[in-house]
Amino acid sequence: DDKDGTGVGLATRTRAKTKEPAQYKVLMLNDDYTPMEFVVLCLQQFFRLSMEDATRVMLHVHQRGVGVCGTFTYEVAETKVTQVMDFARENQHPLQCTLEKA
Ligand code: TYC
Repeated sequence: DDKDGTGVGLATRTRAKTKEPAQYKVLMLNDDYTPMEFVVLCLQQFFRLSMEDATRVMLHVHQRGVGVCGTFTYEVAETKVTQVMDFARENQHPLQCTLEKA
């Protein structure tokens, strides 16, 4: 602004400076071939889930077709998808993982 008429002023802020970063869900997809234990291992390793929570998420995906592994910023979500997909490919499993805006 320029209240004192000097022609020099600071820009007026019209909204709060900080905004929460958008959140993305990482989704695990069911298939007929990936072993249940491998899915549980992925959920424990890459999403830091306990054996109990990993088993719960895996069974949900197995029964419903899709499930949420966790919610993260875009960069973190993308990294986790890549880690799961790389690990699945290395072990020749067709496991699919994707992200979706929360
Ligand atoms: N449906 C698989 C089986 O019966 C297990 C499985 C669960 C696969 C979850 C993928 O995301 C998945 N072996």
